Amino acid sequence: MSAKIISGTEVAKEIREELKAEVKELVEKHNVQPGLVTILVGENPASVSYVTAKGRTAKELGFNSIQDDQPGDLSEEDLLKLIDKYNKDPKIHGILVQLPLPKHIDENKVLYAIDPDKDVDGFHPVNVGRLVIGEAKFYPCTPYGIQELLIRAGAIEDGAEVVVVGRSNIVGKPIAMMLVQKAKGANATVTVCHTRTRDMKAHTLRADILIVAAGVPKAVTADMVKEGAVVIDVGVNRVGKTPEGKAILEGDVDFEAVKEKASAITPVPGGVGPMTITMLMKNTVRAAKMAAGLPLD
Ligand code: L34
Repeated sequence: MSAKIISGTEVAKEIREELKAEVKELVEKHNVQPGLVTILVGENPASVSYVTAKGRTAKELGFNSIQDDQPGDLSEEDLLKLIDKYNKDPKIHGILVQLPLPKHIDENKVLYAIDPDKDVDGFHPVNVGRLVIGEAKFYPCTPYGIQELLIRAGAIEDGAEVVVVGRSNIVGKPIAMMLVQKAKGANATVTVCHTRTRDMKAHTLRADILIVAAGVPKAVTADMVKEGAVVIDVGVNRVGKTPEGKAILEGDVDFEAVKEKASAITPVPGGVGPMTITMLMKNTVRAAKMAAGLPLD
């Protein structure tokens, strides 16, 4: 039997509708317009495409949306100054510095500079620490999107065996920390696999929910997946170009083969990617409400 396809595009659309209504109410009742600035340094084509989509979505939802594009040779000092400017700007509630940054800039130094209350990516150590102890203000957007997909698909129950492939700071580690929490939509038993894992397949075959963020096309093949598992593919690999010059995208999972074994699976494109962008919007609305002292849900 072929797996149910979990459409991130559709779930993201639903959430954006909810957010649009919420923004309208914030503006009309409280005179609060969520403000988001995205900072892009350089012209990495994938980053340009993601940041453009973020800016467009923010506008669609009625945000004050600023896309601050900077040249690839911007100094670390100037980037820190820019962040400081937005930290002090009361119209800006969320600051996002798109990663990766050029090599001459210390990524951690930059993430430390963002006001934790405006850190809608959830990457500042204060927010990472809060997440670990179950007191998160902002969940990192990709893990947040993954959890939301699992909840809305009815795919996660207490005690689920979750296996995460990948240990990055932006996906693997935070999703593991979120799903292990004593909380609704979590309470999982989580295993994190990585490049030094001895017997990857022994782990992945036990997964009720398999989350793959390896950054390697087809890293997970059908023989590694348990019959009936839910498979979340976080990879967005640019594997080539169409004759018209459009990027050809492929996930980290061998989709065609794995969908015959899984009970549900996310596609690439149209899976986790659109959710990442939408959860950024949700975090920005939250940041705006926090700044205005409004109650949070
Ligand atoms: N600071 N840097 C910061 N925050 C983030 O949350 C990100 N990330 C990752 C890279 N750097 C970041 C993103 O925004 C990855 N990422 C991201 C966002 C959106 C999409 C993919 C990755 C996405 O929309 N993917 C579409 C395809 C878009 C295309 O044509 O390239 C999809 O359907 O998967």
